[in-house]
Amino acid sequence: MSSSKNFLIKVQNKHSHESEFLQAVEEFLDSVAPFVLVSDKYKSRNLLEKIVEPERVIIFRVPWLDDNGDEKINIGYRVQFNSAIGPYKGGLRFHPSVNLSILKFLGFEQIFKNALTGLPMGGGKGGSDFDPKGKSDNEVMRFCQSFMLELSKHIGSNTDVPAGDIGVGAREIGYMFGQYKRIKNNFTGVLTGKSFNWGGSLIRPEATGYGLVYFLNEMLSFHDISMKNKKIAISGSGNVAQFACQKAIELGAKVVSLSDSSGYIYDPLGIDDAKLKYVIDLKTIRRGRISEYADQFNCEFFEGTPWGLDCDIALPCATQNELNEHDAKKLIQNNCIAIAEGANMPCTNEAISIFNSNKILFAPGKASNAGGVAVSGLEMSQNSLRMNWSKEEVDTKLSNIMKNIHRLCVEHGKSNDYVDYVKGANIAGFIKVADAMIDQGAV
Ligand code: NDP
Ligand code: 2IT
Repeated sequence: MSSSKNFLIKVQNKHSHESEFLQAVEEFLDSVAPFVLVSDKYKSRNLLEKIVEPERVIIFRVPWLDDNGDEKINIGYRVQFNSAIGPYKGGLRFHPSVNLSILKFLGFEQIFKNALTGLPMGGGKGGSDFDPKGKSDNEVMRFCQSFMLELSKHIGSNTDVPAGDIGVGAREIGYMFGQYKRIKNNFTGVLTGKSFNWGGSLIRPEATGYGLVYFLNEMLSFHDISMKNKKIAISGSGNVAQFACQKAIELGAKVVSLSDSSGYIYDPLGIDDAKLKYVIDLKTIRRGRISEYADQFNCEFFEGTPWGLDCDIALPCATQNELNEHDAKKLIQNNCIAIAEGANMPCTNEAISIFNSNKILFAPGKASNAGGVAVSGLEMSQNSLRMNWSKEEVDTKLSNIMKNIHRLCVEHGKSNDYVDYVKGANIAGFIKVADAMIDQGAV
C-alpha cells in the first residue's frame, strides 16, 4: 500500500466520526500526497500530518432567551485551522446541521482557498447549530449577542476575522459587530460582510456569486467556449446563488433553476432581472420559500435537486454533498459541459471522479467560490486604510483575482489534453501555505 494511502488511513482512524472532514482531506490528499512524496523540499517534514490538524478549536455554550422568556441553549464553535500566511479568516455558519466535522471540513478547505486569492489570510471557520429560520429579529439578535460574548475572547482584526456563510448575512453580522464593539470598546475590522455605511466593502454581497461566474467564464474561454445562450441550472437561492444568477444573466446565459431545501423551480423561459429581484426580496426581506416563485411566475416546482434538468452548465450553490454520482451521470447524459462549485464541497468525491474520467470541465469550490473571501480580504485592507474603494475598483480587483486563480489551476493541473482543476487548486494552495509553515519553523 502506498504511504499516502497509509497516511489517509491514519487520519481516518483518528477522526472516524468526522465524515465531511475526512471527505475533504481525501480529496486534498489524492492530488497533494503524490506531489509531496516526490518533492525533496516537502517530503521529509511531516507537513501533511501538521496541516490536517487545526491549530486550535474553541467550543462553547450559547444560552439565549426566546420571545417567551424561555432559556434556549446552542453550541458555538470556532476552528482556527491555520495561520501560516495571515490571521485566521473564514465564515460563520448558523444551521441546525452544524457540527465539528462540518466546520473542520470548511476550515480545512478555507486554508487553501484563501492562499489561492493571493491575499494574506489564514484559514478558519465557525458557527452554531442555531437555526435562524422562523426566529424573530429580536431572537436572532439575542442569540448573536450571546454567541459574540464568548467569541469576542478569541478573535480580533489581527487574530481571526469571521464573516458570513449559510444563515449568516448582513443582519447577523450587524448584531455581532455591535456586541463586539460594546464589549471591547473598539471599532475595528473584526468581521467582514459589514454594511457599507459602517465599514463594509462595496461588492462584498455580490462577490462570491460574481467571482464564481468570472471563474466559469475564464474556464470556458480557456477552452474556446462562450457563455452566451448557455442554459444554466443553479441550486440554492441564498447569497451565492442570487448573485451567480445575476452575473450569468448579464453575460448572456439563460438561468432555468433555483432551489432551497424544499425543492427547485424550473423556469424554461429563464430568470430575468425582474424575476431575480423578486427572489432577492423573497429571500432576504420576507424570508420566504422558493416555491412561491412558481406561483408568482407560473412555472413548476419540484422536490429534490435540479440536476436532472437539461442544462449546459451546473452551478451547485446550496450546501455540501448536494450533487452525487447519480446526479453527475444524469448531467453528463444531458450533455452538460461544465460544473463550477459555488457552495463548499457540493459534489461528492464520487461525482468528481465521474466528471474527471469523462473530461468534463469541473471547478472545485476552493478555486471557484474564492471571490467572497477575496473581497473580505479587500474589506480588511480598506478598514486598515480607513478608506472605501468604488464599486468599479473592487469589482476589477475581484475579476483579476479570479483570473489569477484560474491561471494557477492551469499551471499546476494541466496535463496533455485536460485541466484537472482539483489538482491545480490543491497543489497551488498547498505550496503557498507549506512554504510559509517551513519558513516559520516547528510551530
Ligand atoms: P445562504 O444562507 O444565503 O443560502 C443557502 C441556500 O442553500 C438556501 O437556499 C438554503 O435553502 C440552501 N440550503 C442550505 N442548506 C441546505 C441543505 N441542507 N439542503 C438543501 N439546501 C440547503 O448561504 P450562502 O448562499 O452564503 O451559502 C451557500 C453555499 O456557498 C454554502 O456552501 C457556503 O459555505 C458557500 N459559500 C458562501 C460564501 C459567502 O460569501 N456567503 C463564500 C463561499 C462559499 P433553505 O433556505 O431552505 O435552507
Ligand atoms: O466559504 C467562504 O469562503 C465564506 N463563507 C466566506 C468567508 C469570508 O471570510 O468572507
